Amino acid sequence: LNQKGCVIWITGLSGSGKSTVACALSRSLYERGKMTYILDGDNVRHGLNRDLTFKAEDRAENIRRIGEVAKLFADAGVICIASLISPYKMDRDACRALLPKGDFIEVFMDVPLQVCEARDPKGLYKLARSGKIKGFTGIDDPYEPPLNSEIVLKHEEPCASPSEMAEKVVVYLEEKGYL
Ligand code: GGZ
Repeated sequence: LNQKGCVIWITGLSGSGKSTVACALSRSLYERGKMTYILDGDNVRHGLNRDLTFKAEDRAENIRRIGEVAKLFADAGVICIASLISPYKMDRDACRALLPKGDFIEVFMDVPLQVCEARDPKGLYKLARSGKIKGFTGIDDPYEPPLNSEIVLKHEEPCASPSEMAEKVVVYLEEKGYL
């Protein structure tokens, strides 16, 4: 096995397409014979992190644990794709600091709130607007956009497909010698 592990950290609002891009990326890397593992905030919150809520300190702990697990995967030579809102810069940077320089690759899903809200795939924005969910990211809870992400996937008209977005990450990994 000659695979070098790393962490692809996908951050962005709910509905910005993090999970979809994570899946497309994982598939594309699989086709190249690379071992990947997806840590999705929404999924991990059903198991390892089921004790955590969405208040700031619990989000910080959610991100910290996922960062530590992602580091273990990277140590094992896996390309670990972490996909979670991770709204606070400080928490993302703490995860970055766990890894050797270059091995933490931040991908910002730069999709305007209006677009995420119009998609509303799970109807959560509607619930947040009507006050049935409190502290929803982008509505009544903050999202601090990254300023220095390695990769920015911008929402553009006409939309880039998830696999086109994933391809940008693949190109980056190639350039940096991870593939
Ligand atoms: C944000 C929430 C909330 C609140 C439930 N705020 O789009 P989804 O549904 O499938 O993904 C979101 C997920 C966010 O979990 P993360 O672990 O990624 O968040 S964080 O990194 O901030 O810890 C959303 C759903 O959970 N969800 N309540 N109040 N998203």
